[in-house]
Amino acid sequence: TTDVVCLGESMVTFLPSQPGRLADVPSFGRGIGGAESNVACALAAAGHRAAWVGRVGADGFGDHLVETIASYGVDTSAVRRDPARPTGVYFRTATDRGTDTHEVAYYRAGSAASAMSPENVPYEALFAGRVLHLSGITAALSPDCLALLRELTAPRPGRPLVSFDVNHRPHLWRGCAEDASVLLELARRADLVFVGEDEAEEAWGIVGAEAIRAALPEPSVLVVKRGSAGATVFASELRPGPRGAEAAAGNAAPGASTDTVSAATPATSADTATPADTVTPVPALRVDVVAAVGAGDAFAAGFLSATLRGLPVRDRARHGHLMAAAVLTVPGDLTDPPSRDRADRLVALDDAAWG
Ligand code: KDG
Repeated sequence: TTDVVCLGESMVTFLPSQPGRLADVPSFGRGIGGAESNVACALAAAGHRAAWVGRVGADGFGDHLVETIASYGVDTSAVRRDPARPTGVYFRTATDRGTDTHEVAYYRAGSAASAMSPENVPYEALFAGRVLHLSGITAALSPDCLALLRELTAPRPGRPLVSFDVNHRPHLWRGCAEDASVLLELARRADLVFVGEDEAEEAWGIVGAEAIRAALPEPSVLVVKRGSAGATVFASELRPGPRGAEAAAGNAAPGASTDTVSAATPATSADTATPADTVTPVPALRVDVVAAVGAGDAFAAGFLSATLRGLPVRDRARHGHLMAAAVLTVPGDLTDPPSRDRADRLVALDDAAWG
């Protein structure tokens, strides 16, 4: 069986040949982007069976996306081609040094992916994995795409573990009938949620990890990312309930994770929203950032990979940080992750190495 199925829009990405304003960039190099296919590529590169489900145009860019994503070892057999709509593309600028203030110019309105809807996706393929990974980007693409996310996150018997990266993209919400508050509604229906502290503040006006957990008590695992400061993982995996899908994702070793969590967890507060929560702050690696784009996807892939392997909570976040660190040091969205052996050895280094 497939480990993780990822659904979302992928785009051909144009990276500038030199830093500067978009208006001044003389030429661009071609890459690929798309938060969810980035996760699928990183998972496949890390040795998992990953699939990407999306919709692209019946055009050369669609061919390029499907071929490139497949070349990572990702199953693309359920990708749909739309003869009437183009594949989305986007352009990026770069700054001299690795700040994240680059410009992004999307050409994706009316794209093939924006026509995904509850009526035209391959449900069998979407529900075939142990995990279904989704992101808030899809919610902003069109009302049909939002309806699709509502459908895919609805509770249903036998649902795979639903992983949801909030991925708030403010540009995309301009002009939409809905606003980013729907991302909170969707996140509450997932089992595993990734959200940046900054995006929770920007999208929902919620400040701080504890307040985010209070607003999002349902997911059995909530990862609040704090950039270079690391991540805080709230986990209540033992909680029974209709979701209860962690076991299906290979995480049936709660004893192991609880031990490690308590060893690494200074704060388990009775004030947090869920009394059963363990709260695990996990510092990130310090790296010289070239471009931050794609780092969140790499983090999600590392965390999911370690979750599928039944690793303790702290190590899931460390695997996330490690994959993110690799992507932070390249201009594009994707890079080869360290081998599993090497990643395991780095994750096992003592706390001093992990800051
Ligand atoms: O996470 C990286 C993505 O943001 C990038 O690849 C483009 O999917 C993208 C988006 O919608 O912003």
